[in-house]
Amino acid sequence: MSYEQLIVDRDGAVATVRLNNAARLNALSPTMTAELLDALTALGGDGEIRGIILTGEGRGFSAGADLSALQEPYLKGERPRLSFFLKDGYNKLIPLLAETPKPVVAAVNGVVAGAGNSLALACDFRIASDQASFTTAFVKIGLIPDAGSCYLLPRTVGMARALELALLSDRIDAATALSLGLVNKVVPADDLMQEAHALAARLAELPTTAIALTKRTFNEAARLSLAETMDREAEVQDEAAATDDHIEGVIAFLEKRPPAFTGR
Ligand code: LHQ
Repeated sequence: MSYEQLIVDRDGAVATVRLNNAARLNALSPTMTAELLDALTALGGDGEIRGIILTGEGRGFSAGADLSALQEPYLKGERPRLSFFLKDGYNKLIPLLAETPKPVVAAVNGVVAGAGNSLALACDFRIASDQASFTTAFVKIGLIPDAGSCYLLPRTVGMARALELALLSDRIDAATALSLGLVNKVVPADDLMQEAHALAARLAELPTTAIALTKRTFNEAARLSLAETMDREAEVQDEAAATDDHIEGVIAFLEKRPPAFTGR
């Protein structure tokens, strides 16, 4: 896969997707958004890939929407309809990332702002470098959180913290992000990619279909009652039980040996 603003590497069952516009802290341009859609669609359907890492080149993870293209029209007095831009870009990308059937680890290497937070929050795990910082940023340019942040942020840190982060938009460091539950772990910058790779490789050895079904059912449960969720669990469990990995897991347990999952 060859892209203008992304670098995609494969190492066995783990793929690393690197946002590649370091001069703008990996701000999300329409090109980068379209390339992410393409790469994640391909990796999600690639039977050889069982774990994905998302990270950024340089000192930024992602500074959110690339604002540079707005200067000229705004100075001319144009008033934008951002909904077209959102529906065509983030509104496809963020659900695709959140619901991709592979486990995704965000290796948060640096600055995160605006829709960059949404990108990180749509991943299943967030490991942050001790150099990372986070700001919601939207309010500072007179916008509401978008790219799924109104959904993802309160669900990750709770309503009170989400409102504080969204309305005040303070820039918080990695230790504060950890204390809020915004990230799972903070590691020294030099260890970030090794830690992220170890986690993705560990996930890649697990039953990949059960991971995909867990993600899907958690997402569905957010819209359902307890009783409805339990009905879905029962139905989805039939899909999980139909996998080779379910049989292998049970037999390996009973034979007192480590399981060898294949992702099938
Ligand atoms: C950037 C950006 C950027 C372009 C840094 N774009 N160049 C928005 C509008 C449209 C459609 C609907 O959706 C959205 C969703 C959103 O994501 S809204 C939020 C957009 N993001 C922001 O408002 C964040 C803007 N950036 C910042 O506040 C700061 O750059 C942060 C706090 C992220 C980092 O600050 P510093 O570490 O001090 O870095 P810096 O400001 O010096 O930035 C480095 C370079 O990156 C600089 O370029 P330069 O040529 O001067 O070196 C910035 O202009 C550029 N850059 N963010 N979003």
